[in-house]
Amino acid sequence: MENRISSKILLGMYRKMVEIRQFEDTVHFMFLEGKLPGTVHLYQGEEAVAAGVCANLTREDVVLSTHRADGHALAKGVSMKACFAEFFGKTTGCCAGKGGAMHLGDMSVGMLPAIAIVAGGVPIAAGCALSFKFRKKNNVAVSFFGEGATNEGVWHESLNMAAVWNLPVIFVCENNLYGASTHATKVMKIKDVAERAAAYGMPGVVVDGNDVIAVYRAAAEAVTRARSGNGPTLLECKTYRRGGHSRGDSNRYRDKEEEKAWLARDPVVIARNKLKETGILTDPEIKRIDEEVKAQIDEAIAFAGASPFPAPEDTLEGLWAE
Ligand SMILES: Cc1ncc(C[n+]2csc(CCOP(=O)(O)OP(=O)(O)O)c2C)c(N)n1
Repeated sequence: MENRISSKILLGMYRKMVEIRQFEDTVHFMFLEGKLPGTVHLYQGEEAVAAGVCANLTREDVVLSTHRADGHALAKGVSMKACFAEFFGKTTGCCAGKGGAMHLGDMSVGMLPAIAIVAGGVPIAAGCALSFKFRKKNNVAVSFFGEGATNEGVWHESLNMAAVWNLPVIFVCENNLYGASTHATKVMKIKDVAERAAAYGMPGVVVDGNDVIAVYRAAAEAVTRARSGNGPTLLECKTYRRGGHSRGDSNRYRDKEEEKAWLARDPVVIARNKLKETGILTDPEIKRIDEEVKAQIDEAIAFAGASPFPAPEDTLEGLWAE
């Protein structure tokens, strides 16, 4: 096979997808049981994007995320314990319990705290890339966002600047067809978000966002281009969220046929079948991974549960750079 992907990378991406899926199953369940504060924006159905893109990154590369942050955080290497603790607002969380689900981050693994303002992370990714360029670092910045974000003014300014300055950044659009309850066709006249790249003079690539191998390959090309000083790429991953936008959203605005067709293409199942076909994954191995991840989750929940909440007098701690 041309440009063979190693079994280690393939298994690593599959494992990440299982971790994200099981993490979110647990979070969702606990949320419905009233055990989790705040709200949740699940990433289920989009796991192949985070796993496929992040498998191309080093620890020093940075990622900018959104309100739908835990998939990116886990894929970039934030520990599951620290993610759970952050969801619960505990001091052992990756942002010391002050960020919550929508602001997961850990600078030590290149995950900047996520920004829930739609398109808010896009200019910051461009800024990180500018910093890499100034400091002559061979690193890249990745900005994840939904298709809704591409209608924000700052998104366009950021892509233009990144292109003009040849910045090492990859703009990853997770096009799940809906901005909350609004279908993409109601707010954009074009078929593919990737078409927008032409306006700024960068490549615009469309990829099947439910196929982790396709995402990995497309991201590899964009990352190589960025690392070799040839500037940004807009990578549009066509995908679908398996559940509602947030909380108890029951998706009543989605067309049932559209939903059926997409839900039949579960990215975890697609990856599992592909790896089974090539003999990289076997049934006992699949079972072993599921059980290992379950144990990892149980341990993380116990850790978060046993951790303290921040003390009121520590409210202003860690807010400003020393
Ligand atoms: C600037 C701004 N406007 C509105 C919102 C409220 N809001 C939160 S998520 C969301 C939908 C975003 O859709 P998209 O960018 O496609 O991402 P997705 O939720 O599909 O992952 C909206 C409107 C916000 N957080 N920020």
